[in-house]
Amino acid sequence: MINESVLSIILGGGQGSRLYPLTADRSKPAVPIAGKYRLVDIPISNCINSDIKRMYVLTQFNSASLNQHIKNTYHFSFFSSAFVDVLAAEQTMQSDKWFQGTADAVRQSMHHFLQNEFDYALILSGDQLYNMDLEDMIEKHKESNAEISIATYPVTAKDATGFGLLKTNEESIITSFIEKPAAELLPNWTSEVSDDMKAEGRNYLASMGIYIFNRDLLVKLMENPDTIDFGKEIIPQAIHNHKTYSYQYEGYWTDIGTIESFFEANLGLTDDIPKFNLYDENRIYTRARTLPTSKISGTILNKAVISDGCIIQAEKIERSVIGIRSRIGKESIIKNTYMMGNDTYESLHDIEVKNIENLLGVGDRCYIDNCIVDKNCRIGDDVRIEGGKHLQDEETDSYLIKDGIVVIKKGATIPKGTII
Ligand code: ADQ
Ligand code: ADP
Repeated sequence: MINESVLSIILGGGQGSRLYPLTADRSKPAVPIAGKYRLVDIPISNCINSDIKRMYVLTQFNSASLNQHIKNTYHFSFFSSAFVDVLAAEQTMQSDKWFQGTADAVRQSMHHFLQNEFDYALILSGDQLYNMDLEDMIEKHKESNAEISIATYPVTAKDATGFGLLKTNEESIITSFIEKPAAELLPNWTSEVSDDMKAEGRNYLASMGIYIFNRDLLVKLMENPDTIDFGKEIIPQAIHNHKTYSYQYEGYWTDIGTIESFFEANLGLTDDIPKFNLYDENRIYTRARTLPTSKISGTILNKAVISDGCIIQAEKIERSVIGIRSRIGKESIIKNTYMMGNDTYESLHDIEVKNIENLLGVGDRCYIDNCIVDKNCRIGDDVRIEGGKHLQDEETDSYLIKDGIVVIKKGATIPKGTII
């Protein structure tokens, strides 16, 4: 089934990337997550699970891997109107600039959207981990007769300053909105929330950055070229003239837009009962790669998530997510680590041909803790990487340390015996 009244617009990421260096040479939607997926698979799957199957992904720049991934993953029937299209910031007669912000990204792509018939535009953020019934949000939007809906989420005072906060009346219509208020303004912004939420101290209603706009209103709001962002300009201005409904959500939802939150979200998948459940009827889709099964020998596995096609001889893997085609050598210990895996296999023959010290992956007798290892890295024998809050932020050609997390850059070589 396809909901023909809704067009989905996925905001795939701005210029100043908080996920650097994972976004150093790929666009944000293409960042690998959970061992075998890409970030963009999350919003796309939420849409598909909600029968919304016409989607645009807006991104600052096009990477070969993003286009390839979308092309190879989301095949719809020839007879279906479903599609997933990537729109990268482009130079046009009207504009020679990159997307200046979220609303600007939508404005610059409006001519593409308007080639489709739709009544409602659903605008989603590309860097959130959640599983939400978007169809229900559309239904509530229609029932409320609103022109705009915003998905909202109760948060604590500690988190509140990082979000747009709002207040509603008894009919859940939004009466005021402030984007990322200073801490001293917070006392004015508490909301009535359910007893469960109160018990958790979640007394502030935050915008999830998920919006529904009636088509005609979106067209009108996009006419003013001075409005750059939804959170900073469009929403605070629009709520006073246009009925805006708050669709309150209390399930699991988290931002994965920073290195720290991205790291925690990935490691969270190793919990006995993860907050974000991949073992669910609401499937998260990704490219079907037909990789061989993983081969593991002599390894103690504890809270380990192992993707397809790995060759593992490690001593121990604990609270870690190991990505596709990963290779880990003998007596190595991997803890609290997200390894993204490799794009290709190498054989021992490659060591001679390519004149390299070791194959893609982790060598023998390594110790790796609190680390993100991007794709296609070579970590030599006897390397010791001990991330943690004791480390200062630092960047070299091959790694970056942020908030105690060591990020090994894509394609980096860490020579044997290195200690970080
Ligand atoms: P932020 O997440 O801080 O706040 P923003 O940086 O504008 O807002 O990003 C929203 C989404 O759009 C992200 O997925 C981002 O990657 C993407 N994006 C940003 N700039 C873009 C650009 N130029 N082109 C394409 N995509 C771009 C917003 C709201 C808050 C709300 C939080 C919830 O402004 O009110 O509380 O989301 O997370
Ligand atoms: P990442 O997954 O880190 O974003 P890449 O952009 O290098 O990385 O792409 C991932 C995979 O797709 C690699 O196997 C790469 O060789 C392959 N690939 C990338 N671009 C192309 C292309 N234009 N044609 C064929 N294969 C490609």
